Amino acid sequence: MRETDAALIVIDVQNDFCPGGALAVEGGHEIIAGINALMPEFGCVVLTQDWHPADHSSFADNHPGAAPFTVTEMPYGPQVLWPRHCVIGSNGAAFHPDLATDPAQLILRKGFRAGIDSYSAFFENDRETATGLEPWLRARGITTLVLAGLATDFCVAYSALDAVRLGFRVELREDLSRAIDLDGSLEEARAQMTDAGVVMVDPR
Ligand code: VGL
Ligand code: ZN
Repeated sequence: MRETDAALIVIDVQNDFCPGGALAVEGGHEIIAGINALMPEFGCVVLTQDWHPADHSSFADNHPGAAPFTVTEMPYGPQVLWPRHCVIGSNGAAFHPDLATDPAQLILRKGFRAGIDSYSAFFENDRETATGLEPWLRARGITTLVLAGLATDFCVAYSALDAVRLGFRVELREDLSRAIDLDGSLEEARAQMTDAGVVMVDPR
């Protein structure tokens, strides 16, 4: 067992981020068995779920003429336009069927406001709108977070960086995460996380 002040945060292990999904991350499904095996080590397990309305502003097809994987300017700054993914209630938004969900004490949905994307489990992409996860963890006496999931260079990295900034001790299980790697985004995210003090763990 891990110490009682540690929580496992599993980011976005959903069908659309796994092979065959709308925004598939290469090897996304390979991490599931390892994540499931880790859950019993933790007294606190949180799952996050990317959860977008059909008119979500991060979908390229809601911007006439815009191609997926290009960047647009939103009121809160630059935003990558993605293929339509994780639409509320769709099969693509469901957790991968192999992911153990019973051990989770909290399932946190994010990205449900049409005008703001939300990569991080803590703050939406305006960097101001809180999801409520921080006070939830604090109320349970959690000080250490172990992160795993999809995708390393977007939702996992944003969550890890916010968590460090909020004062949590943060470990990233690199072996239990997979990246989209858009234009070098994985290398950049790894450098930012290392600089910020995220402990990169890879027992492979
Ligand atoms: C994610 C892009 C768009 C992620 C979510 O889970 O990393 N990436 N929405
Ligand atoms: Zn998304």
